[in-house]
Amino acid sequence: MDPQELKTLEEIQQRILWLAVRMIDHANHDRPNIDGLKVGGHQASSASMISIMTALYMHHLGAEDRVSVKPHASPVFHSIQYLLGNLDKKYLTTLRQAGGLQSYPSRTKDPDTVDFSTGSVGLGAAAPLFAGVTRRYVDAHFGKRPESRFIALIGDAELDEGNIWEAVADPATHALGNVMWVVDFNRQSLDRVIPGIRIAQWRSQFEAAGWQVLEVKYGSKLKRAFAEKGSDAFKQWFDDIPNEQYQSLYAQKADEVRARFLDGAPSGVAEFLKKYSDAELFEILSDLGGHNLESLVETFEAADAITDRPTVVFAYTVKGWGLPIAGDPRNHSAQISTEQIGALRSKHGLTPENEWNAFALESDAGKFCALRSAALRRPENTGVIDAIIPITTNVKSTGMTSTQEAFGRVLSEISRDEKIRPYLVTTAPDVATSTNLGGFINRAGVFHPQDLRRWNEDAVLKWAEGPTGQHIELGISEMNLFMLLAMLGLSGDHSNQPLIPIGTVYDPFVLRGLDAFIYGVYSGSKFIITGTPSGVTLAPEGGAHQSTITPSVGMEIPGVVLMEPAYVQALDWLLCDSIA
Ligand SMILES: Cc1ncc(C[n+]2csc(CCOP(=O)(O)OP(=O)(O)O)c2C)c(N)n1
Repeated sequence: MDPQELKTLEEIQQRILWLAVRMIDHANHDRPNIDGLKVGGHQASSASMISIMTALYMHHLGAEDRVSVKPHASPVFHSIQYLLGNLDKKYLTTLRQAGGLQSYPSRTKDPDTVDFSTGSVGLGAAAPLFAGVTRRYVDAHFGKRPESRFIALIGDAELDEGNIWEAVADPATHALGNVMWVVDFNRQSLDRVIPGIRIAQWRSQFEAAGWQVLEVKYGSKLKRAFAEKGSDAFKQWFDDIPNEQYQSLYAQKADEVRARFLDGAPSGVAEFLKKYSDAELFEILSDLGGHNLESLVETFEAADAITDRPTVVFAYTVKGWGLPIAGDPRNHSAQISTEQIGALRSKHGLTPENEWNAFALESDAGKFCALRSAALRRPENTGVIDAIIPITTNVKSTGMTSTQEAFGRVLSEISRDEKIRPYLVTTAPDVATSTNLGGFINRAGVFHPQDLRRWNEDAVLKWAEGPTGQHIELGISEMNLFMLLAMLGLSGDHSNQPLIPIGTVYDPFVLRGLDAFIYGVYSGSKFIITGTPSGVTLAPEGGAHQSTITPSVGMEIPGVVLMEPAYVQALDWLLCDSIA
């Protein structure tokens, strides 16, 4: 990287750190608090993301890229948007206030443009992956869009969430070369230091699912030390030391760090480290790659170079980087004191009068931010659904039938309309046939990036798979179902082409994907979910397959319209209406 650019980026990232930390401090200590309720905020979790997000927003990203930001880095995101000129200064003092900046990035409530809402950990990782699935689908059906990278910035403890592994494992998400996850590997969660060395296990899980795994582990001081003669034992021990022990170094006094680091170290390490003073040693040991802008950019470029599979980058960071609470085991919700804020302000060369300022326009950093702002400006979306939706398909029905049966027939009827059909896309978690999507699938086919040979000559279900197919089949994961529906329903925004997504699920198993359902609705996504059967029209399925509380779930979620058809004609009207 050009040394001048690096210098400017260093200056910018320091300002981002300051703004993010001060924003939280202000919300808790300066803003009048009439009810005395805790406001909260996460300075340490924000600090560990500073370099990753600086490298991305201030260097690597392009206008078409879409990024999901881990919940607790919301202050970092808004600080960046402010420096880029996309957020008015008045919002900096509104964090966690009604009508102000949301605690966690929100598509629907934040004043600046958020690509993916986050908050419920794990979902923010899966969302860009399914947005990538959606883009692959849109490109295949509506023509190739300008390249986008779909990026998730996630906390390491998020990898404990099962929905992440359901998403990674599903064949529908395979081979998406434009997806990158960056794990803020600060080795701390809310309660604790993540035990053991989990990264080896996670690496093999990702690799088994066909992902490229990269690490940004060492900063330049560590790299220099490893380049010294006789450093092998030191490097080995640095890689092997348990998380808990490494993390405890941050709580040691300067003259105790060495002994703590050497506890359990093999022979040769102590000898090699003798040449460094105590202060130098701590500088080296705490110099992790996730705070080295050049290493981060190089790694993001290496991720881009592999185009046939997703990449996960483990960026080693320090929770609380640059703050007095760095590495503290109890720093998750900790906030630095007013005195420490004062010291930090002075360290950044700011005063209470100018502390909220962006860079002066004529300064190097100001000019740089203006250039980045222009580079990240997105064109308006223009895609539309150009079709007239009928109010009824006049589907014929005599005698008694299940709503499940009727649903399949009505959908088939709707899809006969050549103006509407291109926009329809269905998905199901291995229940497509039993929820009666078969008729639609026979007509529209199953989506796969390549034409696949059909080995089954079944005349009833023509499961033809290829790029023109309009049904996306998932394995049995209702979380994946709702996450895919959520992203299909945002395709107008993410991929400049709105779709009409329809998912099917056995009604009681809506609860299995409920969090992703709520997530999609909160994100402003529009989709239809058909939980079959409605009411007790399939009573013989027994208790395990009857909806007991799903109707109330539908009624309770803000933004969801619940319909419980009892007649074929009602279902016909309601499905047409919900598409419209
Ligand atoms: C589904 C869900 N469960 C629990 C929480 C509460 N929570 C918020 S952050 C967090 C720990 C996250 O740790 P990590 O992902 O490592 O992020 P860090 O803050 O350390 O950067 C927890 C348990 C949540 N937001 N969502």
